[in-house]
Amino acid sequence: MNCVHNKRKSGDIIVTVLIRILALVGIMVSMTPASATIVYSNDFETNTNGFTTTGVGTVPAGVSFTKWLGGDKSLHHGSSTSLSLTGLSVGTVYNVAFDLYLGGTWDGSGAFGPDYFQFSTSSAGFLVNATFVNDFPIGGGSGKTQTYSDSTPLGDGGEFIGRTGADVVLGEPIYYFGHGAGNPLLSFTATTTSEILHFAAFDYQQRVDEFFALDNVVVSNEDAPVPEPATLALLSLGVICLGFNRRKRR
Ligand SMILES: [Ca+2]
Ligand SMILES: [Ca+2]
Ligand SMILES: [Ca+2]
Repeated sequence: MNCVHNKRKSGDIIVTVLIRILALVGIMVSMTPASATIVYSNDFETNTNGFTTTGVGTVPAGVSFTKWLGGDKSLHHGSSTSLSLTGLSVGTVYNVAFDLYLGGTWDGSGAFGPDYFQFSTSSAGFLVNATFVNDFPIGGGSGKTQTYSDSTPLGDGGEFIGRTGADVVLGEPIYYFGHGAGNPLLSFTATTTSEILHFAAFDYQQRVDEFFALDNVVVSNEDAPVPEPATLALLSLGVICLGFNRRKRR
């Protein structure tokens, strides 16, 4: 008896799990964006088209033999670079991805600071407005803190240890905004057909001490998710099965 009961019980569990997976797959597939169109992309290997500054350089030295905008230390205290976008569709959401390299001894919120990196767009305002630390030893040993974390790019969530949210490449912090899982994707909704993206540093010290550089700047628009008929059918089946399963268990 027990054996039959157990078999039925495990059978029920398997059916329940399968139904839930089916429903989950239906929901996940239905939420996949229909398509994304890249409206701007630059790795700064051959040009700085669209930007107001042209200085490039390879950083971090010996780690990644790739050119970065500002890698020649041309972007530092009080300086900035802007990207002009044209031909945008009003009301469309655009995603901005870029890699941010922080060179030198950024000091965060305290002494010899505050050291800010700021990213804003003409319609959305600040999307990143936070202090950053690049100190030693890595892991907060210096006691310096920053207001940036992946969940608080506007620097409004308290203080965090140095390099929070960064990938540390041979001791140098690189922030992969919108590139790779877990990194915040920044976006704006176009209110006109043109937009200015503004990247700036406001730090206490000079270029010999602190600078920043950008790479892999990609702007894309994400069309509204449109569930395909087959997906809708799958989703409906999942919901129906869920309902049936719930009723059966009552
Ligand atoms: Ca590059
Ligand atoms: Ca410093
Ligand atoms: Ca500083």
